[in-house]
Amino acid sequence: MKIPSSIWTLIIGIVLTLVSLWYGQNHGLLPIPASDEANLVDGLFNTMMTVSVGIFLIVEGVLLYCAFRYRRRPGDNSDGPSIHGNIPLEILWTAIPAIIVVGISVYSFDVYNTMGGFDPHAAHAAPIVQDMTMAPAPSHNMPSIPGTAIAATLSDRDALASNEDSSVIPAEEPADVNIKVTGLQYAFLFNYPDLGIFTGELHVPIGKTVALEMSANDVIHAFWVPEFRIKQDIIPGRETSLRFTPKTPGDYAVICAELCGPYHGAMRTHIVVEPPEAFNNWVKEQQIAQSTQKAQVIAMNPDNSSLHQTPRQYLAHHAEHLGITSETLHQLHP
Ligand SMILES: [Cu+2]
Repeated sequence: MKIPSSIWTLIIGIVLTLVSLWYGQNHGLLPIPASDEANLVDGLFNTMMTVSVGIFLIVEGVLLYCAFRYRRRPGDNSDGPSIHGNIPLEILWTAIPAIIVVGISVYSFDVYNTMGGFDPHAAHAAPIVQDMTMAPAPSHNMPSIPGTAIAATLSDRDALASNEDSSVIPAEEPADVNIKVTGLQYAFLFNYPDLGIFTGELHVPIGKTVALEMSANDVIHAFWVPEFRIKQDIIPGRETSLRFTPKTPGDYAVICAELCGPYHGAMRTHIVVEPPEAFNNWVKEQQIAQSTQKAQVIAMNPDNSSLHQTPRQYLAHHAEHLGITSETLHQLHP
């Protein structure tokens, strides 16, 4: 029995589709997805991978088939028929890629928009609104009462959420954890202004939204966490922001992804994703450590007059030759 070519085409089409769909989900090329945003990016990547594998198999398959089927036979010096142009075919092979490209564009714009890419100032605007509506939230005083800071910010958020008839509700929900990131050659500095913590290593609680406001002191850096599928330039003289919701506990690398000088390769740190209780414990430890450190130094050097300066004056003296400006110091130790 001879199988008609239309049946063959159908069978090959089904097999190609199944293989492409399977490979698009099982390529194993990406690190584990550790944030909610990672699933959006992976969906886009897997779709592009599925389409690409399908096109690759069709193109290479047709190429190999033709090279074999129409190979030159011994003693045959004739040439094939000379074909000049085929309008319907050209329309078809222009239309198909055009539809694919437009589809992927719309999909990728949607992912970027969902991740907040088109509204980088939303995260920035939210805390300002919060300050206007919540007068008793002096963030600078929080650190002296360890453990109350998170509770206070969360109750503020509830107050904001219940205040629904107000016209100053931000377009985007304020984040649960706000962090100021400073990029400098060759380190990331993290300041949790609501919690009074200054650190070189990020800790974030699972399932809470985290907003980063980032600026650079010297050259362009970039904040990249491959497991979160987020990457954003950090630019001198300009604030950039990122938002994400960590979901998988673990210790991931934060990598500078913008060549920023001879030691760029060493500019990396960690982000620890942990359950909220562990995060709260870490916050308390940091707050105690950072408040006792200074007390201890003063206790051990009671006669040193420099210790009676404000922390900023004290630090400025030491930071001068490190290229750290008073601006950074202000961020680090407001
Ligand atoms: Cu860098």
